[in-house]
Amino acid sequence: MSFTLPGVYPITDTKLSGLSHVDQVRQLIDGGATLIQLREKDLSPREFHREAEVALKLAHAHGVRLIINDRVDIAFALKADGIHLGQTDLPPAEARKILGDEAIIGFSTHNLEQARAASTLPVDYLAVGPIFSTANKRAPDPVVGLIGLSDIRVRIDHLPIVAIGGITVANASEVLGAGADSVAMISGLLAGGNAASRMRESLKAWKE
Ligand code: TZP
Ligand code: MG
Repeated sequence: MSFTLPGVYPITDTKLSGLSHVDQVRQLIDGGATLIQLREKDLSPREFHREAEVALKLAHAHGVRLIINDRVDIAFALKADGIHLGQTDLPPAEARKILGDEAIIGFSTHNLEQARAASTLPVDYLAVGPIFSTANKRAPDPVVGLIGLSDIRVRIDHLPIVAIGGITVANASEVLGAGADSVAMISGLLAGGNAASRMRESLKAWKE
């Protein structure tokens, strides 16, 4: 494993937080985030590009890395730190051709079969989920659960794994205990305000 995931991996959601991507990034950096994913399912590519450009400047001014969800074109145009791809996005090998060797490429998997298939791809980390039920994904795959997660962990030992889906400050420790290197959170950090302090609390839970 040459890439190291931070213990807590926040993902932006403008609908849920009521904040622009840059404002979310500001709060998350305030709370100690070092790697942030910008996830946008509603804005036009033009608007997302504009927001991501400002967010990336802010992130880089603080030494924080920024990953773009879905849009390889926007990641390339902005020289973002990487891309996060799902099972129906551009294949990781194609994204690697476009973004080059230095880009961080993350790939979502939802069961052992997908994780096994992903383990030979040119990716830097795997996301596994949903671990618990989640309201923040359209048509989510069946819940993987903690047992499913640890099953994947023991079989995939050469790639960092970030767990995602229904993770909160309260259950993060058991998810890490099941073998995840990192926990990705949307609502656990962004619903109800105070993202900076929740980010801080989550990092504390990870270190304990
Ligand atoms: N992929 C699997 S679950 C999920 C994504 C993007 C949504 C996670 O959101 P939350 O609020 O942390 O459950
Ligand atoms: Mg996607």
